[in-house]
Amino acid sequence: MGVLNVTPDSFSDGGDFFARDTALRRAEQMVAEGADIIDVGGESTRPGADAVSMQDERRRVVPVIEALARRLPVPVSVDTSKPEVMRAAADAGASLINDVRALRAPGALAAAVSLGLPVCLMHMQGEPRTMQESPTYGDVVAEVGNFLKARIAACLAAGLPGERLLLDPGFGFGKRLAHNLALLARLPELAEIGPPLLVGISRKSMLGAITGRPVAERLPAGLAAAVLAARSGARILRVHDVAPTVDALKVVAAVAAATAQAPAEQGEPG
Ligand code: 7PJ
Repeated sequence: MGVLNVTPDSFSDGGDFFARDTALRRAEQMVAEGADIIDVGGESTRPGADAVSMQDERRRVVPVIEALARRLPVPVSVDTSKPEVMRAAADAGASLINDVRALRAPGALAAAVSLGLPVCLMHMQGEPRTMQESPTYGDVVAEVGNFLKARIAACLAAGLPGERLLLDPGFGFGKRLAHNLALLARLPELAEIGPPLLVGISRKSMLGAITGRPVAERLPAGLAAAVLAARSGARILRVHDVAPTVDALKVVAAVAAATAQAPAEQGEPG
């Protein structure tokens, strides 16, 4: 899953032709590099970020999703928590809802049910503006798992079938480094819940905390994290750097295939 931010700090401004054209070219590049999904987000959910109005968010993402859904050979997902934006994005051709609030906003669950689209349910403790101030857990893996199970139950009760769900532990969303590391180390426990896991670690501050590197220099660390996540059962990786991640995942897949192969079939040179 390639990340396409259409927040004002990432593009000139939402809605105008320059922003749309830039977004389209960036998305086409990510698809050429091997992205299977393009995730379009118009709400900055970085730590400390202010909330954005529904109108602004819709104005940013809808024209981009419309252009992408018409021209890309892969599904377009919308990174939003707002039911009005979900509906407008679906009308514009989005085929996956990626919600960092796991359909907890008023009306979001009902919107997702009526749209009939698959949904990624992500765990977040608190809200982006304040979530990194004092994240607290007993057993972070158990608590994230219990939260995700409760959200699955809420979805099932509302008529959203389990086959339409993806789960995400929400790396960096109300979590300290130790919490993020525990979640990555014990990712297989979350994979056992059932729905496919989506994981986003690309360029995040946990990589900076481990390596001491600024955002622009976190690719090697992000590839290591992507490989570890894939080996632990993650099925979708949300990343900014598609081509290097695809290469890293090809190595993971090749080793996985060799692990499954019978010894008699070995012997190709290389
Ligand atoms: C995530 C996301 C993530 C899902 C963002 C960033 C922050 N959606 N949206 N999972 N992160 N599902 O990319 O640094 O980890 S925005």
